[in-house]
Amino acid sequence: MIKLYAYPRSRSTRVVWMLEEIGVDYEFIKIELLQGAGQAEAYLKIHADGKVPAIDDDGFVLTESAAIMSYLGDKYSACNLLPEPKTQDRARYDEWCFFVLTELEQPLWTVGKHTFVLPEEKRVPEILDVAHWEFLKACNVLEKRLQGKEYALGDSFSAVDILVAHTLRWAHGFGVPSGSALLDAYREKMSARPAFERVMAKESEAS
Ligand SMILES: N[C@@H](CCC(=O)N[C@@H](CS)C(=O)NCC(=O)O)C(=O)O
Repeated sequence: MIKLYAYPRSRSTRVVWMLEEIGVDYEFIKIELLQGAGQAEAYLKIHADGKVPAIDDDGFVLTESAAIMSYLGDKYSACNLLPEPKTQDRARYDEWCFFVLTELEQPLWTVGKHTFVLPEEKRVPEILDVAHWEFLKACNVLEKRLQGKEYALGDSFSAVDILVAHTLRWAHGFGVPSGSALLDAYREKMSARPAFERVMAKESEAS
């Protein structure tokens, strides 16, 4: 059974969502990040930086949320959450993933880090204005990319929707506005999926 090293309402939520959409059995192993469990010697052998998520699939250990999602999507390809490798559709999927991770998530994470994640003495409040501005700029691009579409890749739900919707949910949770009614409606629509209700239940159980 796949072991997932996770912490509720973190980037591991993306992987929980992916696993719930796929419908495969997995073991949710909570790493008590706030108690320093990420830095325990045993866990550092799984994730060299002591972060979540990580998976162990029968001895194959993988980190990085988006890489894990791609791995699972390819492994359970019958679920159609990822386009076939070596196709233009797959290149489009990659384009979306890189956009989310480098353009959308990055300024949002800067807000998170300099508001509540970093130790207080490392926070630079002056960076918040520009980070909010960069996030809104990325949301503006995202809005254009989603315009007239039901899902990111077109007609059917995919792993990209998990990545985008999770990032927008994070922003909402951080109190960072998207500035877009379309994005807010998309986030709520994705969050209404039955698999996401199971994600919430799984994480509440682990909290
Ligand atoms: N790029 C990584 C980031 C992983 C990451 O930063 N995880 C956070 C939780 S969202 C974490 O484990 N932080 C604990 C720490 O920094 O010690 C991914 O997407 O998996």
